[in-house]
Amino acid sequence: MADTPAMYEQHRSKEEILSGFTTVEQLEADTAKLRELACAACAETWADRSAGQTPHCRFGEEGICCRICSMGPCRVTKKAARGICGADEHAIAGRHYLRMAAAGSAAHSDHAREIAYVLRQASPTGSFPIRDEEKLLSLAAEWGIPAAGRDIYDVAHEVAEAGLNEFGKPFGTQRFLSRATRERQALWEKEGLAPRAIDREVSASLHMTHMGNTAEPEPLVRQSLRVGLADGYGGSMISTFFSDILFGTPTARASEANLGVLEAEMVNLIVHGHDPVFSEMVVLAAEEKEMADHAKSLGAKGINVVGLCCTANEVAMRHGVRMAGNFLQQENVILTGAAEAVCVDVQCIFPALGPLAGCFHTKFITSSPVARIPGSIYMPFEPDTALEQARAIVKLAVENFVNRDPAKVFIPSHKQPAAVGYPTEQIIRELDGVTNSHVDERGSYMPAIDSIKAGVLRGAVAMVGCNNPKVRPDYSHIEIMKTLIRSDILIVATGCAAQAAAKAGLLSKDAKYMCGAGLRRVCELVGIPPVLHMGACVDISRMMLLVNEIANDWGVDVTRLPIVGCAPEWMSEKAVAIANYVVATGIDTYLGIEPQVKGSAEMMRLITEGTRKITGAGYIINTDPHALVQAMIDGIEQKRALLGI
Ligand code: BF8
Ligand code: SF4
Repeated sequence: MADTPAMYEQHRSKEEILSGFTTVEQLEADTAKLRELACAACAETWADRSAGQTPHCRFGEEGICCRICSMGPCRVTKKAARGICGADEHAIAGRHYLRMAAAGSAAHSDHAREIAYVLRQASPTGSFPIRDEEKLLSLAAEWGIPAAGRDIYDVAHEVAEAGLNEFGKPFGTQRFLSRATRERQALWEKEGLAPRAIDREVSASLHMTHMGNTAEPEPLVRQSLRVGLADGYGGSMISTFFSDILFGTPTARASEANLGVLEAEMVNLIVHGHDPVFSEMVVLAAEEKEMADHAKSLGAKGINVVGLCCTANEVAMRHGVRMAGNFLQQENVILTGAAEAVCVDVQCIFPALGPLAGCFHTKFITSSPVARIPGSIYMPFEPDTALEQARAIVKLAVENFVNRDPAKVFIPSHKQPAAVGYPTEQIIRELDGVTNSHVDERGSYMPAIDSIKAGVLRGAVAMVGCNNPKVRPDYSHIEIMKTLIRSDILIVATGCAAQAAAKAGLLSKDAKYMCGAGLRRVCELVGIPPVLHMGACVDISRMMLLVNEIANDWGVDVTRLPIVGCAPEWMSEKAVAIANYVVATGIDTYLGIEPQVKGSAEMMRLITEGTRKITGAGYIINTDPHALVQAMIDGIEQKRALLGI
């Protein structure tokens, strides 16, 4: 891969390198300065609104407020132990929890469905050609779709239709379950967790939680696992595979992260959201020479496209596009006064961006009927005319450059180099590069497994999830990751967790200087950073492929591996869906934010201990990041001991 010079400044001492990493305190100081700008512009930010919302309503926080029917809202109190229909705290909290998981699966899966429709329309001359034929053909073979002698686009359309059928097929379970270990597949079958059609699992969840249906918490928790699996091995996996086929499987490349990637003398165009179908086109349009010339004719030095949230991950790992930040940084980007346009598609977009953009010259452009937001310019995105529309968006941003008010501009300087783009294929490639241990078509994880067995690496953690004002933004992510790598634990990261790592410099190869001796040796030998960027939140499906493949190569079931998941700052319903499929896969999941079920002792028992009896894994919850990471290290060591390593 091509590294930026900053990644390999060998002449710097270790101390100099270590002092160059951005700290949480520096991130917070930048935010504080930007909030002053907000005050001057009479704008508010999440911090103001969060203060207005705290303390939160206890009934909502504990999950014991029900408004599922219009006899309510009902809440469980000392004097009223049941809602009007007789639902107790366990039913109310359990139903709410399942609804969160179902909404999360619906969101990821609808995102996948959009991509599947685009693949169904792919053509060599249109906006969306096929970029990874090899992946398409191997998926066609896996799904029994003939390819020999056929036009590649006919094959692509049939694969897309097969994918679309996964959403509504009347019989059978998800095709990608076959990617799990045999033990997992058998267990899901035995426990009735194998997900049927994706839409069916979402519908069944809404049905079960309708007034007058399931009031027993265990079946609600079981269905949460099942609808989660419909996301992990359905929607999210389809999204990942089809995105790779359309836009190319990511490869390791260099990028940079944090607000310092905004350029004072360029047109700054920010892509934000999740669906790569949209952001890919904007990136391509912005690369056209006519666009750059137009920007120059208006006094700018060029066009600077940067990403926010999961879109940032998508375009970084396929194009090296730089990453402005994660969830709670989205307002900061506008507050710099240097954002000509923020274009969004779906999910995790603050409605606050509308009024906030109105305080600056920023054009706020929405593009999906799924996310209509007041104060935005709505330009519905159509695959047929995608590139022309993307050009119109870029033009709008370019022509807005002249409206920038220099008096309002403050771009914090902090940014860090980041190596991004480590899907399973890249990880295998890096490992093969060291040992040449290519045992079959896929390659082998044996070098990594051997390092774990030998204790050079103690284990691995999948760091995922969001930011949440309930904890210091990014602090938990960064503290936990630093402690893990110091303890010789390799990290794979996605979503806003990956962005937190990027902002702190933990995705750079120099981060090896923060590692324990074992992990540092592995990083140097393999040439990787200690935190591997695996993509957006839908790419947690890549993590599932990784653990299942490692389990197969190791010859043990997933639940025995010294590998755990962690979402220290999670906030969204998608995170609940993810946590459920991770636990269903047999991976202990460490949460730094409490799920809103605390008002039901039975639900708390079920999600922490009850699922263990079903899947072999559960949640470990602790809002103190230091205690959480220690619990994780202890959990990994315990798994090692059970393996006798
Ligand atoms: O899907 S990590 S805040 S951006 S929900 Fe959202 Fe959470 Fe970020 Fe991506 Ni994932
Ligand atoms: Fe109240 Fe029962 Fe209706 Fe919920 S479903 S709002 S607990 S009556």
